[in-house]
Amino acid sequence: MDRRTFLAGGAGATLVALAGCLESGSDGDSDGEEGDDEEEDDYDVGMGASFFRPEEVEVAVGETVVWRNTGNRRHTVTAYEGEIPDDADFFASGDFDSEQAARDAWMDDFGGKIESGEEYEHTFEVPGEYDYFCIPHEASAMVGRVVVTE
Ligand SMILES: [Cu+2]
Repeated sequence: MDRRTFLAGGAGATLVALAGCLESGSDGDSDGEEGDDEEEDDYDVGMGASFFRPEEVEVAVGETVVWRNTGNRRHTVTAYEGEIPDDADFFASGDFDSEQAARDAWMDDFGGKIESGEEYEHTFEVPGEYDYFCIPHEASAMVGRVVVTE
C-alpha cells in the first residue's frame, strides 16, 4: 500500500511537469502548424502532417485518449493488432474489428479517415503498451504508443 501511494505521487509530479512543458511549447512554436491556439485544447494527441504528437502518452486504466487531427491531411488511428496486450480490444478509427479490415477499408474508400479538425477517442481497459499507426502515413513512420498503467 505504501509503495502504491508513493508511485501515485510520483506520477502526479510527472504530469505537472509535462503540462508546464506543453504550455511553454505552444507559445514559441514555429514548426509551421496553423496557429489555432484559441481552439479547445482538450485532446491528448494531435495529428500533424505525418506524426502523432506527443508520440507516446501514458494513461491509467479506464481513461480515454482523445486524438485530434490538428493538421490538414487525412489520418487514421489504427492499432497494430500484434502490438497490443493479448486480452485488449483492438481499436481503430472507423471501429473496425481488425487491422486488416481497417487497411482494406482505407484502400477501398478511405474508411476510418479522420478529417482535419475531427477527433477519435478510445478508452483503455487493459494495462500495457499499445502501438498504433496512421494507415496512409505508415511509410513516413507516423506511429504512436499508448502506455496504460494500473
Ligand atoms: Cu497520417
